[in-house]
Amino acid sequence: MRIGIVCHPTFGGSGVLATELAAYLAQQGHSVHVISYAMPARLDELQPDLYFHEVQVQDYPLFQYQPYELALSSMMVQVVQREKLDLLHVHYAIPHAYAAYMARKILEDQGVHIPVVTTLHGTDITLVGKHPSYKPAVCFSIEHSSAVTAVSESLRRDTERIFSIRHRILVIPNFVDLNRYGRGSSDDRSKIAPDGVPIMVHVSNFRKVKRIPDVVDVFARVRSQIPVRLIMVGDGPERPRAEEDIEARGLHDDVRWMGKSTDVERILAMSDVFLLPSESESFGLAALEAMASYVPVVATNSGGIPEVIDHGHSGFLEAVGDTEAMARDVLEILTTPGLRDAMGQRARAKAEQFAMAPVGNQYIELYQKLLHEQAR
Ligand code: GMT
Repeated sequence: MRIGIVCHPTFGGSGVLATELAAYLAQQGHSVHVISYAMPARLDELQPDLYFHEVQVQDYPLFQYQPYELALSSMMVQVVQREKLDLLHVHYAIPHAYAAYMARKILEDQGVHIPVVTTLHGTDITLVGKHPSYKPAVCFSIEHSSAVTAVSESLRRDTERIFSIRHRILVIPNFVDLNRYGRGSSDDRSKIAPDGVPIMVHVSNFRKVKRIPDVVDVFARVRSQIPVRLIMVGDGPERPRAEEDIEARGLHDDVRWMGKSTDVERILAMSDVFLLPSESESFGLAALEAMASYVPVVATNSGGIPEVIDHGHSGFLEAVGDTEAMARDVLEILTTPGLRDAMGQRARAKAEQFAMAPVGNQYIELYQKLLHEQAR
């Protein structure tokens, strides 16, 4: 098949998943064309059958806001025509599903009929998508996609509730490339914790929904009981406040800031506990990557997280904001003999249920079904 994948190029989970799916499809012999406004962080452009098309927006002094959707729709039309694509798969509804609808209509006008798959990732529904500024357009473009998938049962339910959608939403969970994740060398670990103390880690885009103050609070509580380090990976609006908070609490020397690291695998491979105290999380791809690295996760029991982490088995789940309980869980993992390793093993076993090939093949089956229906 000849497939177009549209995504945000940033470090967020939707871009990561879309890029890894593109790589998997290309490995399976499909011709894959990724469309975005910048090269996605994890895309290997040298991989055979994998191509990147950059959307460029023409600026003009009249515009207060650059018309990105227009440029994106035009690019989709051009790539479909030039590369003779069979299908478009857009990740994150905003603005991709809407731009794809327009591209499809333009192509139809030229006698070209192409299915569009929309994958919903979370905040495109639960946070941004439900805002009155976007809701009618998001709802319309979901309804008019050829197929809609959600990354968890929880997100499927939220979408049906928020948009009272008639379209059947298929759940295809996120996946992880298990070969990329594992335990690392003690060399790496000794660079961060030469004294051998345990390492806690948090990876996110540092937005409000991630509850970064709770990461700091859990760490401070654990730090008051045992020596421990914290690695903070990623960047975003909440980072400056967290840095101030850490400074004010006198924790500065025990925290390492890694920014938008491209070495997440190595960082997870040396970590002992992953923290994810989010307000809401449709899936928690970062937690799945930690689990694939044999790292137990302490998280909130919100959204789709319980579909990924089994409480008391591969990690612990607590109520949103309950930093006392989360700190207690981290301490239990780090101080009970053998528990960290046992939970880490179980976390890896759970992550194996989300292996790349079986999930990637669900997308391939969906594409084949849509193309078959269209040919009839
Ligand atoms: O807002 C974010 O956290 C980023 C967003 C994205 O663009 O990737 O993440 C969402 O999609 C991920 C990949 O499917 C999920 O693992 C995250 O849980 C989801 N984030 C939220 O629901 C908050």
